Amino acid sequence: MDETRAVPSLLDIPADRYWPPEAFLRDANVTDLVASGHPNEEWPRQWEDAASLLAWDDPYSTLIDDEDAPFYRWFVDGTLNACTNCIDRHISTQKNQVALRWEGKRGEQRTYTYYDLYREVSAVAAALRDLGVEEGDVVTLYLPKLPELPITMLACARIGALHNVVFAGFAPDALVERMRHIDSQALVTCDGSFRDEAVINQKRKADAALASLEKSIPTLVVNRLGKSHDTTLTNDQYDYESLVETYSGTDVPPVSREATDPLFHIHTSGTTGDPRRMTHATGGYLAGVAWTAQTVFDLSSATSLWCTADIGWITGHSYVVYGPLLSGSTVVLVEGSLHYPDRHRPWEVIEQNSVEVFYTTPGIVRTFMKWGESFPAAHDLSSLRLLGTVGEPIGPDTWEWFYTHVGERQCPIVNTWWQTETGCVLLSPIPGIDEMKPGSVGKPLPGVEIEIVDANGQELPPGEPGYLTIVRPWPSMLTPLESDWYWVLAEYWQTFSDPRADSWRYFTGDQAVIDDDGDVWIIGRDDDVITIGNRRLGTAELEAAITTVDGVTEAAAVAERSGGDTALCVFATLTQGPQDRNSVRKTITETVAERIGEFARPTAIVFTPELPETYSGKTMYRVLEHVVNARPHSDSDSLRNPAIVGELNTVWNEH
Ligand code: 6R9
Repeated sequence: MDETRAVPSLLDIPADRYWPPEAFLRDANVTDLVASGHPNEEWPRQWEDAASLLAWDDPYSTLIDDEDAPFYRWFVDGTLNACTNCIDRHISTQKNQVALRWEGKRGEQRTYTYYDLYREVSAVAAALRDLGVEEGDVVTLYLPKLPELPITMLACARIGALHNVVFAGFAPDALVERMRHIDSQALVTCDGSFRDEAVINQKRKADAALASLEKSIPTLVVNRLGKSHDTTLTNDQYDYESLVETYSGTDVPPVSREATDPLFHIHTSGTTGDPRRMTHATGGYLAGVAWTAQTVFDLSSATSLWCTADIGWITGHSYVVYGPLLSGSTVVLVEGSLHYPDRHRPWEVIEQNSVEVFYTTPGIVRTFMKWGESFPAAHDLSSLRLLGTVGEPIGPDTWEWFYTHVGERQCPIVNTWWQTETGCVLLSPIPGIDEMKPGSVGKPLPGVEIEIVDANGQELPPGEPGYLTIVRPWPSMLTPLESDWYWVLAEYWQTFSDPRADSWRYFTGDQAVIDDDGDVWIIGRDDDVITIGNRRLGTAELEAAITTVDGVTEAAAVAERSGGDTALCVFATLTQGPQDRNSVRKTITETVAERIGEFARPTAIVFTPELPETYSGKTMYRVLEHVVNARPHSDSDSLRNPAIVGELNTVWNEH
């Protein structure tokens, strides 16, 4: 038995509670699960309801097949096409409705109706097929936030090819590694992109990657920089626009796929930081995403949603592309940074596009806080109905700020917990039903069963922090290729399962605690939890405490280890304006001592302009740990801001 005791300080302070605002309830999709047509069935029958949101070519004969558990197969014998579900089936009812509205970095705007999408997706599908892409092949998409990215994803889906989206910001080596992993048969990229005033040469990075691949593969190149920009295309490279013109009007019948056939690959970083290939199956993934789009994000036809996530992150796959389009909604896609040309941009996007659902990360909300409330206050944000956050714990103060200054206390906030592996949201308040507590991720959605367990896998009572596990399978769960079964078993299933009893429990890698109402509070990634003395400290609770200090916007705590001792080190970012750093340090120390305990007094507090972040906005604790323990850092690949590593070393060495 693990002797380590955690500090349930997350629950020591009584949480505020908010009921869904009246304004939201008037039009909410789901205010009563049964009355809204969500059958009140036992697991796994609830999930039939999710499947019923899709258009099937052939119905499934078996809801769930557990023959190879934990590699479950959902909706066996059912066939469908993802592109038909996202586009074709909306054509008869809402052909001219806007499916996608794109805001370019330079003030450009492009609008695609569902019919426009249908036409362009068909043309790209025809082009890919003629370039030799076949059902089951993998196409790598290395594009920034351009309409061509969702379009090529859907074009792949139409012909039964798998897409593999790689962050446009990754370096050539990272791209090659990911392409090799999945034996990519084609690549789609662009000439370049704009970053604020700068021009990024994307094609050069793609070419460098292609040069180190063992074989030549056809490459489509989207022109983003304009005609005046010279891009040389070699033998196997094709101008996207010319291909779309050539194949315009071609009818490409969608390929009917087995529900259990893979829809796409996406890479995630495992505990070691190496990229890991994740796979999602067509039927289960789409069912989970469609159901949560409707229930958690309240999407229906014509709802306008802006999700700030990059499409290369699972959040972009599920809630920029598939969820909204399955629901017939309007997706707002915004290129470039939120501060360019100035800090009014996010609020202008919401105002000008009448955005109703705004989904972002706690890190971005903290940036908005740092800029100040005068920016949102200068705009009419009354179109907003629902706000959401994802990716990391949100501190109660950040939640309150978002609720008050963006939602004007009229919009529920869904703090959604999920993972690349889970495919869709699994824990979240249902916005028309559940009470919200700032900082909590609410309850498991209907059909999702979790347990918080100790190191021996024994279920813990409310109030006791432990490992977050998922007890029953869910449709959009990870469906690894057979060649990945071995490591997937070791990484996610073995820790808390009893294979001999055929009893399987998925380990999320997170620690969490449930309160007496059944609401879940995420403590942090298990690897990032710090043990001091015999106490286990969650990064979330520490950071929530530290960011209550005036002048502090972000904080990350890591352990410095020497001999058997562990010391707590805090990296923090400050709001703009003059700050007496010593006095902020003192207040941080006092706040931690008071809210968490004397034992948790930080031994070092250093200030940095930014924290190291992944492309999806998560703090990379591993980088900070390497800095404080003077270890070289090797995987800056996945950092959004790699230049910060040098800066962190400097501020650390000078403290
Ligand atoms: C969708 C996504 C998954 C990890 C997950 C957890 C953290 C996600 C969270 C959250 C606290 C939330 N996480 N949502 N932590 N509150 N609402 O983020 O996928 O990139 O695979 O990361 O992110 O630690 O295990 P992914």
